Amino acid sequence: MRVLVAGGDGFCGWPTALYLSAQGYEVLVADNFSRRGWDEELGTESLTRISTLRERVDRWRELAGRGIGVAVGDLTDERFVYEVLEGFRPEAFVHFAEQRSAPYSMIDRSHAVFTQVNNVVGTLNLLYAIGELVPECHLIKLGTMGEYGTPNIDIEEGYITVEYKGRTDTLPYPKQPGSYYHLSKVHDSHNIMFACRTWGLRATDLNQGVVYNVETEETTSDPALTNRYDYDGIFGTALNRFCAQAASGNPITVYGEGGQTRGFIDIRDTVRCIELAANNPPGPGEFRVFNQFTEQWSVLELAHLVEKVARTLDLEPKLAHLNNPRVEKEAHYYNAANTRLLDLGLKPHLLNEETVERLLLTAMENRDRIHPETFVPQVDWRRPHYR
Ligand code: NAD
Ligand code: USQ
Repeated sequence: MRVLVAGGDGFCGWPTALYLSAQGYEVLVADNFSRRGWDEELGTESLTRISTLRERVDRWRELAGRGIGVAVGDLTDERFVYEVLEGFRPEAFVHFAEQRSAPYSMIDRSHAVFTQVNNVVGTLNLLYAIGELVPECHLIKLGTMGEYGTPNIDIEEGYITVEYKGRTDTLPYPKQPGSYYHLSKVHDSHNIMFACRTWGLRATDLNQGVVYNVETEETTSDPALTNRYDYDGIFGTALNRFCAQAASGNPITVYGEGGQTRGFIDIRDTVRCIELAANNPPGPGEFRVFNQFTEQWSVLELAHLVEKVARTLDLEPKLAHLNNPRVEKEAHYYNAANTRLLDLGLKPHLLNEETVERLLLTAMENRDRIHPETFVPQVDWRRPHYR
């Protein structure tokens, strides 16, 4: 199967491109390296040393004896999108190529506008190009569990059956996203659903939870294939960031009470979920939604787990409850369905002390690369800045 991985230089995209290539898929990566640029803008960098995409694919070809194609360009550039699809004619298009940080989207007006234009326009360009050139192509789009927010009822996989005034219908599940980034994913979902209904396209929206861990079998097979490890206050996500904090003697930053509960998934399961979606495409016109996470954790539970494992490595972890820079519930009901990928055969890697230990050890090995000032949360949800 020909699979195009957009955003294939990023944290989820690179391990996915490698994994699919290792399984025998013909893979083309498209990326504009904007993520590397945002690191420069923010004065941070991956905790692990990462090679350029060219070095990565060259080394993979030497090791695996098979190539991964590269197309450098921006999905918001309509000519680039059209030409890449015309040339490669993918059977599946895996779309990771968005600005994915909630805090980045909340910095100020220009970052919110950039995030929504980048994400929504990129996806729209793609829908038109698929519709005209490769209408059978299966769009596998990364959404987020954060599209749903934290409602006081169970979260379903995309749709909810509602009875109202004696009538019944199955409707898109209500969305209550918590940042302009998360909102961009909601807008994408609506646009994709419309294209499926109107043009008969086929798409899977993968509402992924927070991804933790950095290593997969392929990324650890050679230093040139190493995956990125984000830990800073803008791009670092809960568990990985807590490990970097504990490993470097900085406080583990729990925002507010820490009762915020989210779905989590190991990066090794992310890559497998993409393969399962690709191997089981929806029918024409179908807009399918899978909740892509394997277990629920509260932020405080994660912090305690990291503290416990850190002590076994003779670290002295400290936990700090910071004033929450975000507007979100800190204690709430959370029960989200996640059976559809399990039904397709996903065998989850559940979070355990061994994974936390690996993350801590990786962070300890790279301690000298940490910019401690970037641990401090800088973005305040409550204050709009025009700038
Ligand atoms: P990432 O920032 O590491 O990777 C995204 C990649 O897309 C980067 O390499 C970037 O250069 C590229 N990109 C961004 N905009 C582009 C554009 N307009 N044209 C071409 N390339 C572009 O992010 P990630 O953590 O790998 O996330 C990938 C996807 O998964 C995102 O859509 C994100 O919303 C989603 N997701 C991530 C997580 C997580 O915890 N990391 C959780 C849920 C969903
Ligand atoms: N949090 C802390 N301390 C920190 C960092 C975060 O308590 O130092 C809290 C946040 O307030 C939030 C929770 O941890 O309640 C998760 O925050 P996060 O930064 O780990 O993740 P989030 O902003 O939700 O975004 C990440 C990815 C995004 C993806 C999303 C999945 O960056 O691309 O869409 O996870 S989900 O959370 O399911 O929406």
